Amino acid sequence: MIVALVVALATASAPAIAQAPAAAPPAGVTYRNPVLPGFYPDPSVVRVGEWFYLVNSSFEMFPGVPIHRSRDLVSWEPLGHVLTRDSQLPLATAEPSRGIFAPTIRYHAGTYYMITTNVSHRGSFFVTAKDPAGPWSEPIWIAGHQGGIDPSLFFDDDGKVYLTSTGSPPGIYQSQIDVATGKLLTPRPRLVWKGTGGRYPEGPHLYKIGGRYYLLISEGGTEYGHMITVARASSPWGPFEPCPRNPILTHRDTEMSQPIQATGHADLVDDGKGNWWMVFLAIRPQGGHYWHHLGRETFLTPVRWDAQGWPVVNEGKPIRPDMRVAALPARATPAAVPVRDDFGGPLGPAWNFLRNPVRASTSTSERPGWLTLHGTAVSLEQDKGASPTFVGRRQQHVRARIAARIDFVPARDNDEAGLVLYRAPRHRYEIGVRRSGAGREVFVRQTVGAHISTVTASAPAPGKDPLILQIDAEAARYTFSWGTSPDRLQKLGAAEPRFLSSEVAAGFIGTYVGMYALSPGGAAPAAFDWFDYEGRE
Ligand code: 6LW
Repeated sequence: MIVALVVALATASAPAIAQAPAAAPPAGVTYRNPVLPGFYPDPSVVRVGEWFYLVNSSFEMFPGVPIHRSRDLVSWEPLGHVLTRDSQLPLATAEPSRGIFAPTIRYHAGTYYMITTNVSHRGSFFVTAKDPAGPWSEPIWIAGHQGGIDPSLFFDDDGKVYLTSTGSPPGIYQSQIDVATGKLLTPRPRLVWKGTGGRYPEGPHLYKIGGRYYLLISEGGTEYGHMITVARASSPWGPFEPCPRNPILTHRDTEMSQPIQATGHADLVDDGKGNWWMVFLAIRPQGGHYWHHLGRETFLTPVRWDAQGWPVVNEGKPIRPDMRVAALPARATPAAVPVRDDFGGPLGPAWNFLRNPVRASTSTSERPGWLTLHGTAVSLEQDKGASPTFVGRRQQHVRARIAARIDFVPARDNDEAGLVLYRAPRHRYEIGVRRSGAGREVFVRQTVGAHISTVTASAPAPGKDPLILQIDAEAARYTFSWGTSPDRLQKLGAAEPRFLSSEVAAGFIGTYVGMYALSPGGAAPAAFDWFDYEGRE
């Protein structure tokens, strides 16, 4: 009542105060970075028609080189993997964070090309396909002296094809290549650019834009000193003149309050509408400290060309989680991703194995509607050789609920099965089921580094009924709980994501969450009725 009166008085006497017109909503559209969250490093992109195709490195994970497609560069649909056969992807000798390093995807005259390096087996090779969803060819190994990593292909308009990669001594090397055979047509790879002086000049890509050859690379290493630099020349062989504004993108030396760090390893693409974009990797440190556990993720930024013909990244401003741009290449509605996988058919593209899987150890048909895992003596501890019975997916959200219903009655001591947060053989957390005396128990085990692998909590789980195992992920805490039904779970323990971070566990992958089984005697199969992954951010 009082308010109304004051207003009446005010309005009665005071001249009408012109209401400032409501501020027009800022022009353009917003999107969220990372555009591909979770362990998706070293992104490479190509546009074919209205579709963009993106690939990422995959190291010791199988299948290898995940491939996604998008029409707007923001909502990415998984198409599967490029390397899906053991013959394409021998990983038995791949130790943690070895195997498949940075890939490049390109398209030329009706054929898709994916080139990468298996650092654990013979080095660089490429595969081809007519359909990006596959099947992709058997490897064509690079024949010649161009070792190094991060190979990239450039198809020039005179029909020549160039292979660009790192090399030794540090620098960017180039050869002409015959993509029919993989044979190098340049006697010795030529050093074309050393970069601007940062360590590890890598991740090179050659482009011809506006009649000039641009060489985009990363320097500084894939951590907090990461940066993107560019140079150009009138010939693919150089000499390459560096951009006066290098690095064109870096978040090095930024405050910890900058939520995005380690920006680097990029690839450029035009959207066919005159706009240019860049995908690149970066990280999201947690807890206000320099640690990140989701791995290096895929980010997107707009690029424009200044009057001198040099790229300007995001108008020279830092990359933000919430980006505003004039427009995206298309209007696309992201496909809804179901929280529950109830294993009603073959495992989908989200699921990975460690190294080349033992096909007989994993089945979604043995018990229809269930995922059956046959544990072997190979544990998650093993860092090369045979593959443990493990099926995992990337943790893509800092906050998430992960749960599964498991039907497992351990037959012998040392038989166990359950859920695992996996970062490396000696950096993982399990909530599992195992024998305890004549019965069984649920337990939490934490393995952190060379000397710590401890069961930090356990509880009797009488009977033989299926159990629910759950992990609630928060920025600084994983909480483990279990029960006989989802609405009656009891907490069992907690652990810190920090110890699964790249800064602690080292390596190039990110945290996986998945199902595992271990059975030295190969006795008791573990069956999973369903698996829930619910991102909460
Ligand atoms: C990749 C190299 C790099 O091949 O790390 O961040 C290597 N950059 O370019 C593995 O991701």
